[in-house]
Amino acid sequence: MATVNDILQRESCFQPGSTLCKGCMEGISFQNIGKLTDNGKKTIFSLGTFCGEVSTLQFPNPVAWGRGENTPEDWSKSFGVMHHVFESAPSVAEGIRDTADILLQMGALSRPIQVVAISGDGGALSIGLRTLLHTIQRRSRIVIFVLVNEIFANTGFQQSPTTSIGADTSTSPSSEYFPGNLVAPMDYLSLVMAAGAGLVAQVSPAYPKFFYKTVEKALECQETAVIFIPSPCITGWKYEDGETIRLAQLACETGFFPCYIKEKGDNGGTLKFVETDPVKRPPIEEFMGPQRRFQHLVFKNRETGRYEVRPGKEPVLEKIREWIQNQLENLS
Ligand SMILES: Cc1ncc(C[n+]2csc(CCOP(=O)(O)OP(=O)(O)O)c2C)c(N)n1
Ligand code: SF4
Repeated sequence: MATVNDILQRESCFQPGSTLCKGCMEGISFQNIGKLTDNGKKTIFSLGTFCGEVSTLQFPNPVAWGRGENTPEDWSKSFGVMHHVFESAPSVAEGIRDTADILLQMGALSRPIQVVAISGDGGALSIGLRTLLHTIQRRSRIVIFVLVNEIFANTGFQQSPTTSIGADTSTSPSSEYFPGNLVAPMDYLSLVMAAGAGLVAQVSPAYPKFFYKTVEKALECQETAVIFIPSPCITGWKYEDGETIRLAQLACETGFFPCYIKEKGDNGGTLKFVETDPVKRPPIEEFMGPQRRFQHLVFKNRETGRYEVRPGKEPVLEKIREWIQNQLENLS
């Protein structure tokens, strides 16, 4: 395996030139994924429709997937990007995998290629859940990334199957009369494990070493590897500029989105950078407070400078704490 320093030195196939919001975690993730796939093999990316696609492939405007003006020194080590319908990134990737394997057997391809599917949580876990689970069940040798920003961002910040309890979205509004999202998020890590994934992980660029090691393992996996990347969304979560990485760390440390890995055959998964003892974790208010999607639940006390629960909203926070504790105990 390459060292972190080696990986950092690599050029990424994702370059400046996108129209993603400043500080978007989807862009930060692509930069890092692009360095990891730049490992001497050709990569084909299968992108569904989501912010990470519509804001990076806007031909004839600048297209962020590429290496500037330079033509690759060796086309067989280069990469291709295929965009198609919203929900089908895994099944299109599966088709590419099978075609490439046949071409390799026939001698029409000189080297094996790696195939990577990327979609948002709406694309993968809502409308595309069927293609996700069936591609895993067929053990297709691809890596699937799901960028989890808890909403359908590209179409107006609607609630998705991963939206946190209490969050304000355009379809689960909060006001005097509406409580925000009432539904607990889908347990997607257990779901893809049950479907038969060879490797399941949740990683974040906020913890680069774990991110790099896990993605390298996934690229070597002989079955479907599924990697979730919690993706703070500055516009949908409504937080201040420059907070993306800190919020990604708090998302993990408070237990909303724990870093995690489980490979097939492991006796239970491994949680990373989060304590299972609730007393040792930062209060959930620290993660929720800086985001205006939770402002009906948590506020900043100007005297103490700390985030506190709004009077009468303690039951909602208790429900969130209970959900987090159950999630961590189930995963460990
Ligand atoms: C069949 C179909 N339904 C709806 C759409 C419209 N659409 C495009 S992107 C998108 C939302 C994507 O949400 P998500 O996958 O969570 O990614 P994000 O934009 O949050 O990154 C929707 C609903 C579509 N393109 N195709
Ligand atoms: S709306 Fe959110 S996910 Fe979309 S580009 Fe902006 S920050 Fe990224």
